[in-house]
Amino acid sequence: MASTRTLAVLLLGVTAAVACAGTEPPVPPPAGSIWATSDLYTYYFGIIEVWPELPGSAEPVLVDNDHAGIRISYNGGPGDFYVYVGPFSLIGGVLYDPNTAFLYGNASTAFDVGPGGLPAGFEFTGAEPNSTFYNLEQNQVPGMIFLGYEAPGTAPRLVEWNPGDPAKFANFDNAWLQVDLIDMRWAPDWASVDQMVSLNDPNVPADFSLFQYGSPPTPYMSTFWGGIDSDDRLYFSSGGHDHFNWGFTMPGLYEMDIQVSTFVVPQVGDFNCDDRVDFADINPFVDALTNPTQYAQDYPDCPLDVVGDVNESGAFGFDDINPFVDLLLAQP
Ligand SMILES: [Ca+2]
Ligand SMILES: [Ca+2]
Repeated sequence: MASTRTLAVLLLGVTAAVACAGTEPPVPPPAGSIWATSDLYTYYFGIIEVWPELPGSAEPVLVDNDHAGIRISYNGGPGDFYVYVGPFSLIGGVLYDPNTAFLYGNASTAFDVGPGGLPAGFEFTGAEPNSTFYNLEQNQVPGMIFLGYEAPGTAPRLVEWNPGDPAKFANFDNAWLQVDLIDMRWAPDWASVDQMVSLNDPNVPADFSLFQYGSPPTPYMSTFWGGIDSDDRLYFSSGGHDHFNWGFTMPGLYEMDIQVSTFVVPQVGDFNCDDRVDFADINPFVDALTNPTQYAQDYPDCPLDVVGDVNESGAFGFDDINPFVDLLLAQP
């Protein structure tokens, strides 16, 4: 009994951890679609402080005083993530891998918060009275980075859906990309970068917020409010480009982990319906062929008539084996 109980507790713990990660679909899936989630990507911010090196580069690019974007195009599978720097057209710019460039808030992003604190409506920033608040402005300000999100291109398998969240202007059908803040870590400077701490910890003095101006302003992410959870979420239009305020309460080095999810039409050969065709599909494929009951139990939302019919004969069967093997071997 004791071991069963322990296992149940462990499983509950796993379920809770997944729920905290915030990538669960918010509504029942549109018919025939699956919930697809990208890999986890980390973006690097330097507020006054500078990253002398990054995991992907011994000489990282400092992105300052530019029109820049966090690129999150979702073309299936792990995603298409970059730091974009360049003109508004979204073409003709330069793309950097997220771990080779850092987004820099220079001294002009510093704002003196007076004794009365920020105006009403900005409490989600966590900015204290008589402190300095660092804001990468939503509107273009000469001498300061001008940072947005962008997702050029539209993946043909995207499905329109409605997040049902009017507070975040996402209560209508659209090819939404759900951007979740999974974690954000901070160190005051390079000397302490090995001991980065999560902004989910209320004892950590640094906070981050993503918001847009308005009456009142709209917070999309706030580590000050409730730590990091499923409220720290932005719904972004696939194909879109928009700018935001990126607020920080402390100078230092920040790592931002994000993940993008959406509903897509499943693809042929994706037997476990994780939006990737790879070796992880072999065992589900074998189950589908030899033990369809088990397969239906394991993947209740995975339409076998769609993912399984590799040779386009109209049904799934033994004649899909060789085409599936060819498909697997053809993957990059
Ligand atoms: Ca939060
Ligand atoms: Ca798969």
